[in-house]
Amino acid sequence: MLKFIEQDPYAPINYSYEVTSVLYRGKSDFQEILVFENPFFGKVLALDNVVQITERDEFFYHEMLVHVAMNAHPDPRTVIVIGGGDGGTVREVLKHKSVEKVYFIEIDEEVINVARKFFPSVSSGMKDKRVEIKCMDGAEFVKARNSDIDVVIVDSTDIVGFARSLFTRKFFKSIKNCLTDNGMFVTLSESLHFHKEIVTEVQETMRAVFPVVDLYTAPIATYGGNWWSFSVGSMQLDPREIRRRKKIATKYYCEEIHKTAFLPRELYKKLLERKLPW
Ligand code: AG3
Repeated sequence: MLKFIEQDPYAPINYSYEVTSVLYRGKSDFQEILVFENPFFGKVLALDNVVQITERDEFFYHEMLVHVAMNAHPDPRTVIVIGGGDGGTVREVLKHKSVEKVYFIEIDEEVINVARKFFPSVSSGMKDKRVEIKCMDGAEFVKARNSDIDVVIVDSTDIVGFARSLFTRKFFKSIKNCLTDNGMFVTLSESLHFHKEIVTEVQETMRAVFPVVDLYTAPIATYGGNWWSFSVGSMQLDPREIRRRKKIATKYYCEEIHKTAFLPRELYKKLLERKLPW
């Protein structure tokens, strides 16, 4: 039986997946791209041997990355998605009817092509006319914009290699500069089980830039550590509050999850003080 053994850059364990067939293997200018079929998860996309999405569970991550900030914002019209070349994040953003424009900034065009071909249910939103795709560095794109964006969402690979530039204070500052007064920013920040130092670092860097910063989590079966965290920065509004109650079709995210996903304040304080007891 053919196996794919994931090379997670930070986790102390490695997942191994049964491979029924390899559908695509290639190398872009930025990374190795692999698509294979697994009997339980369906099609799986791995970049540099790290699993990014599986057909079976991608919605947990995409819904949680997108809907918390989108629903905490009173009226999100203009959104930037950086990364997320498979299109799952863009698909979720488009579920919000208030959205008029999505700038979809992905550095690696090959990931977009592979997603279009092998993951039609994930990449479906890419052809929506509200979406403008630009294959370029997200940091360059945000640098050139000024105070006209409602929500910025970063859906990157793990915080290694070229993705590191999306977690610097400099980058966060450019994001802040392109947000409106009610603006929200959200990014992944790894797992609270395995990478709590990274979570704390991302939080600290964000807290040096954004007036309001918070942290919420979601259970992701296929990312090492599973108890996955998302860091949200806001210009003034509390992201824990839901400001729009328009029903959108989701499988996991709902109002109650929005409220309970945030880290209890006691644990959050310990995280920042680097005193979490695990
Ligand atoms: N972006 C986050 C992937 C993190 C994977 N990490 C891991 N398996 N250790 C996913 C892109 C989905 N649009």
